[in-house]
Amino acid sequence: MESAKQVLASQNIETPSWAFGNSGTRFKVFAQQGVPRDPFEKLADAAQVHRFTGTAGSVALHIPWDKVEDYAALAAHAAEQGVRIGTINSNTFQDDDFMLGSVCHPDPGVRRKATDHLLECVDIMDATGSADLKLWFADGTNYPGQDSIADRQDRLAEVLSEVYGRLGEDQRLLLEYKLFEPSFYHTDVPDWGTAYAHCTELGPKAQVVIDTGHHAPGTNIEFIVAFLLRQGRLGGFDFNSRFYADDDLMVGSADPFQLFRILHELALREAIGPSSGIAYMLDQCHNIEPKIPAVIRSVMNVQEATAKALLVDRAALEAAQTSGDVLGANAVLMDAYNTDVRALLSDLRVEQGLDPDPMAAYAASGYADDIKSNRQGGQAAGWGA
Ligand code: AOS
Ligand code: ZN
Ligand code: ZN
Repeated sequence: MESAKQVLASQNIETPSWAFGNSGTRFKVFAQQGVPRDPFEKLADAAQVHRFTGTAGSVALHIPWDKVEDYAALAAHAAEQGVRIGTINSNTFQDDDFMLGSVCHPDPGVRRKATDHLLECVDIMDATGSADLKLWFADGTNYPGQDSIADRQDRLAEVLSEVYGRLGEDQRLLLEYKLFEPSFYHTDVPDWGTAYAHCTELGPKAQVVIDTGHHAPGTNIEFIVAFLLRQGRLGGFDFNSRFYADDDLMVGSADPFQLFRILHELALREAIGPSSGIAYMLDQCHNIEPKIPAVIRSVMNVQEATAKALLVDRAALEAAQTSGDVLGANAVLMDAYNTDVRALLSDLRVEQGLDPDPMAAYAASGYADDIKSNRQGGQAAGWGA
């Protein structure tokens, strides 16, 4: 229990700036009261999550949704709020020029425009002190024959190589894959194998990001985690839950057992704390639920799954595995999963000087009422904009 607490105390779960803005689906973006009007207010909201959980110390930005004149000032504002700017997410999917793709587009001029945006994101990282550039490409085609799949891979490799060359010594390129959407016939980075192959070609500063909502139904995500960890190519996660496709619901809400299984692979290899180099990020949209409490709940869900994973009796597991005790090995895992870790986490929070119940403490803080009365005309997160 004590060593589990130590690891939990070192865990950082990065929140996404866009989770605090208005969001929705292609059908409707619902405006909630009190949402941030600019990136500074998004950071203030993210800081509330950290204030009550003690484990959400960094915030991912999205460019251009979080475009500001002075990024150093934004980073200073984050520090004043008690958080720091984490991963910089690029956007090569909302410009009219990118209708047929961005980095894989057949026109070199469009590829240049996309590449320049990615290079600008690295400039922003220099100003904010961010270590990670996260790339997700909407590139792909809708119809067979629309473009050459193989040529598009060459174009992708060329752009990635230019961006990789621009990275500083301590900066990384995190490549995210996604099975489909918005492209419906083929996607240029559809799976971990494609992302892994490009990262291997690029060099050690290129790593794969697993977004838990980006797979075919039934995919064994923990296998991908174990494989990439073994290869030293797991850069991080975009955590969220899905029932159908890329639903971006709160992590741990649809399948807490899957989340536990993923964290078990990480805990086995001592890959939870910051020294592992694995970025534990949330990538979620809170379309109908209040945003700050939803992010607090999500952070708590990751903590609970982590705590359970840390409680797996590894010696007993190994003994059962070595002796071929199928049911015994499975029982060791299930014992940990079925443990109620809420008291352990409450104790940890008290030891950290926090309220044992982050949800109740946030509700009692009055912050939600303040932002409702002080902010009018909050921003859309970018989705459906
Ligand atoms: C898109 O489906 C991906 O999950 C991206 O990681 C992300 O949602 C987007 O880049 C938001 O910035
Ligand atoms: Zn994502
Ligand atoms: Zn996604």
